[in-house]
Amino acid sequence: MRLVHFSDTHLGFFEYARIDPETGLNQREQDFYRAWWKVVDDILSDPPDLVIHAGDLFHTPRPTNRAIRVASEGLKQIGEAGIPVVLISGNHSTPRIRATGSIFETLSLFPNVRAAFRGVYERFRVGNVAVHCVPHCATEEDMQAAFEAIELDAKAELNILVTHGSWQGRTAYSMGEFSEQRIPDVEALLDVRFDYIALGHYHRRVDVSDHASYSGSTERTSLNQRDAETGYLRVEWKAGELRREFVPVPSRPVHRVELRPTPDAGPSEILAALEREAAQTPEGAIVDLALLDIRRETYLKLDLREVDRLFEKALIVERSVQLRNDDSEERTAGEIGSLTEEFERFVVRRDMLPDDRQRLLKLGLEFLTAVTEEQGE
Ligand SMILES: [Mn+2]
Repeated sequence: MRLVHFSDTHLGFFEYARIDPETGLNQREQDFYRAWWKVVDDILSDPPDLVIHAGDLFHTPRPTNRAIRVASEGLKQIGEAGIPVVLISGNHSTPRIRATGSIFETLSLFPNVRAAFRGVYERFRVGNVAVHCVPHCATEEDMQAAFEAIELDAKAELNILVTHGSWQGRTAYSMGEFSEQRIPDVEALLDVRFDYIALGHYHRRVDVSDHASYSGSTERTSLNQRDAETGYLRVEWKAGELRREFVPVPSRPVHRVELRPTPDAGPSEILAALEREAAQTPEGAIVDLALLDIRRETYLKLDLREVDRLFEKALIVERSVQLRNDDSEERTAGEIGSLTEEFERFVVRRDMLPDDRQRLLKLGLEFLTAVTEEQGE
């Protein structure tokens, strides 16, 4: 018995205004489709006995026609190849209002495709395998009820649980999302033992026990996952023994650059250091640039368009800034990335007398603060 366990494909995810010149699609949206097709192609070229998707097939509960099309085409091909597929819905793909219906209802029309998405326990028998599904549920109580409803199939060769959430509520397997569910210690709760537990939700491949695993996601939805490998699991039983093999799926590289300039370094020194970093950046990478301990004055003088130009091989530069807190210079109001920052940046780079600059800054920031507060009311 061989199975492919994958999860968190987040079809329809997109970010950044970057278009693939060939397809005209958002580049990141395309990345997620490419990862999906890699798994589908692998499944077709080395067919397992069963495919399990443990949730977050789509990024949103109301996916676009394009995302639906990509998912349908892949599932159709797998199903038509005679490979059974079991899907569950995760927190990203479950509509909050049941009346809107679910795309999973449509997907389960394909031959060999079964889906659990109704927020209750469902069991599917696939050959000799009983697949117990607890998808994302509307409430904590519904979820508890779903787990309590599980009944192992004594006649099945294998009993497999598929569910989506943070394993035993541990923060280590949390995605920090408001809607996430905490999976109870279901084996203790029911006094049973599954042959395998296929988990979805956490975007890193982790074996949480000798027979329970997160497969991880196939692409990264956040910079926090920059060091996470993307891929899926091939699980098989050989002479009754469970074996798990992680198969990597290529994803867009995330390149972390941390720069901590010395207190007397000016904008030109910082740009020179960034130029050296830019030379090491992989083509098409998302650059996760952290400017640490930088003086506010220096940061405001830094030409950000020049920074982007240095990293022109990258897809995008995502900046985060941590200002020095022992700064003796007079601090001005305003947050990095805000309108006030834009204003300060403008004034600091103008050629004018220091006294005039201070007066202009003070007045301008007072006005901006007043206007922003008014809008907030
Ligand atoms: Mn997810």
